Amino acid sequence: MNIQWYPGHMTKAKRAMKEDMKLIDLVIELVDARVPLSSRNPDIDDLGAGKARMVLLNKSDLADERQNARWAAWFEDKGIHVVKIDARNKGTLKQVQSVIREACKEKIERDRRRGILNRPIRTMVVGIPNVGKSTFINSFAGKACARTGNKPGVTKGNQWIRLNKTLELLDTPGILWPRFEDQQVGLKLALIGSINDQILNKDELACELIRFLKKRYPKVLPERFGLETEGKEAAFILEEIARVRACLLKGGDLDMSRAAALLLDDFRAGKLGRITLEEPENQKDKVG
Ligand SMILES: Nc1nc2c(ncn2[C@@H]2O[C@H](COP(=O)(O)OP(=O)(O)OP(=O)(O)O)[C@@H](O)[C@H]2O)c(=O)[nH]1
Ligand SMILES: [Mg+2]
Repeated sequence: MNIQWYPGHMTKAKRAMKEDMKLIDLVIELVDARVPLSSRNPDIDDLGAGKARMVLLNKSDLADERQNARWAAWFEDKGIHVVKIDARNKGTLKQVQSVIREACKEKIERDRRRGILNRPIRTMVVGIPNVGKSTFINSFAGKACARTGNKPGVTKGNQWIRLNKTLELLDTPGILWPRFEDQQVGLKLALIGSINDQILNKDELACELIRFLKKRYPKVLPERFGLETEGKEAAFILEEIARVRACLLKGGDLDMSRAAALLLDDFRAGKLGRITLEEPENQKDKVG
């Protein structure tokens, strides 16, 4: 399966972000805790060159808690400010404010030396599609200012949200990059829902997920669907899921596409449990 998704609106979005970057003190990059490396857009290094940076390990509620801790340590080791969050849950954002100030220490000090008082910190919230940027901004601001949705490509243009006198946040559309050199990256981003589902072969994607789960989380499918997976091919297991969940076509044949969609939805919603698709020491972990 060859996955590429780089629609025109992303080129446009990137241009607008480049323009607005001139106003920015700090780049807040959201990554998905289930794929903390594959969900980093390499273009953000260029876009944010010379700016203070920090990473939010979002959707940490959906990822393996042990791996979350290891990934947070991995970013810290690289000298990157990082906070593990669930953007829907304000309680997990407590630390963010202090880390923002820590990441902007130099700017705050520079302003102070120049006698500039109370100039707000301007941040740009960036990341791949559907990673939770707008949700984070709403929770952080304590009001629904930005539109959110459970599919990639909800935010269409840059939007400033003034949090208070000291902090302003710019919401941006999720952006990808023109080509995934490593197809594993495309596959992982498809699994977490950052690629437009309409261009994906869901049956194949579901089989890749089944292969990964069998290898790394062997109890998950037996527990969720009450079926034995040992020694069985992924396509056969998907058929079993269709049977167990009564995914049937009109004539009574199995509806494999419905079973695939159901399994992917379960994974994305965390119904299969907390699952991380890549680990720090095996950065090129294969799914499937
Ligand atoms: N479980 C969980 N769901 C989250 C979290 N953050 C966001 N979501 C959900 O993820 C979906 C996408 O959230 P958005 O905030 O619209 O994502 P975005 O990054 O702004 O997406 P685009 O604007 O399309 O680039 C929504 O259904 C959110 O409810 C989180 O930390 N945990
Ligand atoms: Mg958005």
